Amino acid sequence: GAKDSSCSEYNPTGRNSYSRGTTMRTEDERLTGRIYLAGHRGMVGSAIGRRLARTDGVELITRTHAELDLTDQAAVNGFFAATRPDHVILAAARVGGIWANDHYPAEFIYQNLMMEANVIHAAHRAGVKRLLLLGSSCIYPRLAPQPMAEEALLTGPLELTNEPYAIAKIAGIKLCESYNRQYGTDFRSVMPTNLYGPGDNFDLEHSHVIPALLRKLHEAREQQSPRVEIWGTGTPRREFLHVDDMAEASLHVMRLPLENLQAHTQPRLSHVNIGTGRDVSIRELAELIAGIVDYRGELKYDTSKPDGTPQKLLDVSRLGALGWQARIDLPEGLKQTYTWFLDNQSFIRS
Ligand code: GFB
Repeated sequence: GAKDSSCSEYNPTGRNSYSRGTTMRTEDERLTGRIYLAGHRGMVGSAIGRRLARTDGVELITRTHAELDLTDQAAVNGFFAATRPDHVILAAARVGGIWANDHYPAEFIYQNLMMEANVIHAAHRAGVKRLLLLGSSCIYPRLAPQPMAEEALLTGPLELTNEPYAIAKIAGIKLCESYNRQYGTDFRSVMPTNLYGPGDNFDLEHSHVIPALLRKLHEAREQQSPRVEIWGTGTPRREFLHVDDMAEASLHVMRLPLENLQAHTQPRLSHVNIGTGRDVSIRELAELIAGIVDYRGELKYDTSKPDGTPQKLLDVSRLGALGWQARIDLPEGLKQTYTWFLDNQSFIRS
C-alpha cells in the first residue's frame, strides 16, 4: 500500500493492517457474507438496507431497538458472539436537528458514545473483517475554513448547539483508528453532510430543516396560512445530500480495497467526507421548498431561534479521488422527498 512507510511509527505491535497488501487494485471488492446493519430502521440504515437487499451473496443481519439495545454492552457482546457477522455497518445513532441537539445534550453524547464503544469493541472481539462507522460533518470546528477538508478535524472549538453529539462522533472515528492501529482491524469511517430523503423524521421539534420545512410549508398551503416561521436568520449555509446518494457512497467506501483507501487516508486521519460540494442558504432552501409545495405566503424569519454554525460545506476531494460523486441534485431530491412525504403522511415518524 502507498502509506506503508508512514504508518510504521504508529505500529508498535507490528500488527497494523496498513502493512497488508502490495498491489493497488482499482476495482471495488465484493462485499458479501454476513453483514450486520445496525440502525436499519433509520433514514440512512433503511437506504443502505434497500441496496444491500438487492446484492447477491449478502446475508443481512438486523435487530430492532427492542430486540437489541446497543447501549447495553453485555447484550451487544452476546449478540456478536451468537451471530458472528463478517462485516458491520454502524448506522445506528441518536440524531436530531438543531433544537433536539440543544435540548437533549446528555442523551446525544451518552447514547452515541455507548453504541460506538460497544459495537466497535465487540466487532474487534468477534473478528469482524470490516466495519463502517457513519458520522457527521458537525465534527469540524465551527469556524473551520470552507469547504472543510478532513484535515480540519480537531483544529478548533466546535459549534455549541451540537458539541456533545460531535464529540461522540469524533470519539467514534478515534475508536476505529485506535483499533486499526493496535489490532490491525479494518474499521472505516465516513462523515456525511446534512442528509435528507425518504424515511426522514418529520417531527417539527426534533427534525432537521428539510423535513421541517416540507411539512410546515405543505400544511400552511393546506390551511391557507398567511405566513410560516423559519428558524433563525435564513443566512446560514448548509450542504444537503440525498440519503440514496449517502447509501451508495457508504457502500462504495466500504467496498474499496484497503490499499486504495490507504492511498488517500492516514492511520490517524482516516475518515472520508461525503457530500455534494455545493451549499445553499437556509433562505434559498426555504424558497425552493415553497416553490415545490406551491406555498405563496410569507416566509418569516424567527431570529429568536438559533442559526447554528454559519456554514457547513464539505471538501469532497478525498471522496472524488476514491471514485465517487453525488448524483441527485437538490431540487430533484426535494421533489422526490415531498412525494414520499405525501404518500406516507399517515405513518411518518412524528
Ligand atoms: O437542519 P438543522 O436542524 O441542522 O438546521 P444543523 C439547519 C438550519 O436551518 C439552522 C434552520 O440554521 C436552523 O435554524 N431552520 C430554519 C430550521 N427553520 C427550521 C426548522 O423548522 N427546523 C429546523 N430543524 N431548522 C444539526 C446538528 O445542525 O444537523 C447535528 O445539530 C447534525 O449535530 C445535523 O450535524 C446534520 O445543520 O444546524
